[in-house]
Amino acid sequence: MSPAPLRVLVTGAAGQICYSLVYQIASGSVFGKDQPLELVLLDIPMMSAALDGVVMELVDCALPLLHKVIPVTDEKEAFKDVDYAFLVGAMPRREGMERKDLLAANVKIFKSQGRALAEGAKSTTKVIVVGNPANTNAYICAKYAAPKISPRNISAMTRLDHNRATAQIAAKAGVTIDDVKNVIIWGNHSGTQFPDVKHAKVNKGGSATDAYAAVGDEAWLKGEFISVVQKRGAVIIAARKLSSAMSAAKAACDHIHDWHFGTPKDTWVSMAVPSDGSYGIPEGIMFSFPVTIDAATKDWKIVQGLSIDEFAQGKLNATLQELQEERDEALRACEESNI
Ligand code: NAX
Repeated sequence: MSPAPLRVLVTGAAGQICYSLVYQIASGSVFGKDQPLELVLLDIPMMSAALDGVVMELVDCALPLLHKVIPVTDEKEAFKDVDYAFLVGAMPRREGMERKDLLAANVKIFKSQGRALAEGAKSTTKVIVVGNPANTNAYICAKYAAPKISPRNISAMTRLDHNRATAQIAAKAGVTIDDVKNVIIWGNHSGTQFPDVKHAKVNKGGSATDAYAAVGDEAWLKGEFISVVQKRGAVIIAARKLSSAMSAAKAACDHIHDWHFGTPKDTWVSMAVPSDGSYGIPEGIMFSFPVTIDAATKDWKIVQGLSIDEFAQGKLNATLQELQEERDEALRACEESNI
């Protein structure tokens, strides 16, 4: 007998990331090939015709695991009884828009969605926030979803950055993706993030080596590598005239797949989660850390005891400062908005 369907919400469902994302979820890449699903697709009323188009295509894919697909434009209805939520929809940055205005617009969305989560979702719901500014949106969402939904169930996506870092190391070391593990993205999903490979391992020539030894170019690792990962999103926008969508969708799938099934032995992944004070990051800040996930409890743990040298500490301080500033600005916007 197959298990009961999982109810999975995807917001921003008429947008470009979701065009790749919903197929991957519905075809079994995230929750497994035996797990039936009910997909709830939320977008704003203005996008309702485009949303219907996405639904028609999903139906036409004739996917055995997809038991139901439910398009909605009402937030309360969307969050009801969900097991997992991919919060992709957000207010995009428009030309001439200041960071402050972008934050304020998104605070409204994630305050309201946090409340809708608390009101309607299962208490065990797991949430990934993809919409930017992802860490701060997740922070606000967690604040308004608590106490019914534990902040531990709400995360922001830095897996795309993690995947980008892994791919860069694999290419430089002349190995394939599976030969690289345990890169780390610390901090914010932004230009201040710190892609760190000090503790990463590369399988080269049949044995596991430190990434620094496998790459053999410290100047590149401390310079170009970091800036390539930090700026990859902007470079893709310049090339495609659209932001990363296929790779972002794949990363969101990886993030929830590992939360659902757990991380393999001796392997960690990067996820922005509310800090528990580890590595001197103040409690509650939505900060990307290396985490392991236990398959049975679906609970994450921040990897402890990694050495942080002076170079790394400087990078951690910079991304923390940015996150604290964003958080303070978002909290101010929260107080001012009366939704
Ligand atoms: P699109 O503009 O193509 O799609 C966004 C969709 O969200 C639109 O259909 C819009 O109508 C909808 N939306 C807006 N407000 C909503 C609300 N309140 N409720 C439900 N839906 C709403 O953007 P897309 O390229 O899909 O990117 C989505 C978000 O992901 C953006 O904020 C983007 O910046 C962010 N990204 C985050 C990444 C990460 O690594 N965390 C990487 C990729 C991406 O840049």
